[in-house]
Amino acid sequence: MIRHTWTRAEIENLYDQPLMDLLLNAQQVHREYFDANTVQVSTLLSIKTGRCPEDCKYCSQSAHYDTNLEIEKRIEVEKAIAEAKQAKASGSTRFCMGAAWRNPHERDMPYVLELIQEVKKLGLETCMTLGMLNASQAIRLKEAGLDYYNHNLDTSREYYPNVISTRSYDDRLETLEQVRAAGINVCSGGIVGLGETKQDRIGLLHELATMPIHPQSVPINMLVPIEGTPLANVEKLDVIDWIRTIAVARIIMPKSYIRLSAGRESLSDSDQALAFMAGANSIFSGDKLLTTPNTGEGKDRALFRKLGIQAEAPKPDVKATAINAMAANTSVIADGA
Ligand code: SAM
Ligand code: DTB
Ligand code: SF4
Repeated sequence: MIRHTWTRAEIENLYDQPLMDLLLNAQQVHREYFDANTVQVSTLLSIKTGRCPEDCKYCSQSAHYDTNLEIEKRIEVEKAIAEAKQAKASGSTRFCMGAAWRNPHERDMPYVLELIQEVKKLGLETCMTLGMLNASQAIRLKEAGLDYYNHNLDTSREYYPNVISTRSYDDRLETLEQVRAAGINVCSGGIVGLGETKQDRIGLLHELATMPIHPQSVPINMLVPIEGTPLANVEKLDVIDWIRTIAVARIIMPKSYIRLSAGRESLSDSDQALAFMAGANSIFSGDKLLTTPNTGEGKDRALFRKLGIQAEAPKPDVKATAINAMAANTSVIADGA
């Protein structure tokens, strides 16, 4: 049953269960809605890197900190398309494009709309994360064919002011509202390991699970410490707390894809196997996230083989888009999708 009425106390009770009970509970819920041996694979690309005006204390891309990052202006559409083709060839079904903006300016809109249209033609699902959106921008993204918009709450409402001061929690909820209203699937989650308490992780989960519609996709990032940021030296979170967060997310948002996002590189195969057991069913593949290293395709392929996991096949409507584009004699290379 899908509930939107979870209380913090209920979520805390789930979180505090003995681990084996929690894992069993999560795995049972997972199997009601998903094939437990299938994991969705997405690829990330940074389309504009660095000099972000926001002050997120974890981020390599914030202009407020000296993180020694290589700055990159908007990348060419052709370059993004080449990356998307590569992602598709390596088995990804969704291509997520991220820009270090507070929000897209009007002058950026033709560029992002073209990216969506071109990536869609390849038969990939599209996802973007561009900062705050207004209603008109959300509608135009939807019309161009955007499938998902990523905008995270990051942490609990209480802990949030310790992490970001340049945009409010309500600003974030407002953007999510515009995305939902435009009919785009919502991708929203957070980061663990920011120095938050268990109550903050519960607060984040509560906020997500009491939305009018659960986010279709819930990324759980584990902090990747970035030298030069205020959170560079925060104490590492115990991996079991990461697992508990994933398992509770699975139980309270049963139909959502729970994505292992940043931080996988530092985790062992057995940690990740536990995360899949806890109901995670999506990953970012490739050598790079936006600016930090990721596990890499070869290692992921070996892990999937070892665990008997298969990558989720493209959704039928995405296949149809690619086939229609081919029939219309565009330059799409759909390699049998
Ligand atoms: N600028 C856009 C925004 O914030 O909406 C999109 C890109 S931003 C990098 C997307 C998300 O990545 C953040 O909300 C945060 O949850 C996650 N993230 C960024 N840097 C991270 C880090 N060092 N470790 C873990 N997660 C991180
Ligand atoms: C999300 O929640 N995680 C991804 C995606 N959404 C855009 C980004 C992770 C970024 C990790 C740090 C970096 O590579 O810069
Ligand atoms: Fe900018 Fe996004 Fe990084 Fe925050 S997380 S500083 S908004 S790129």
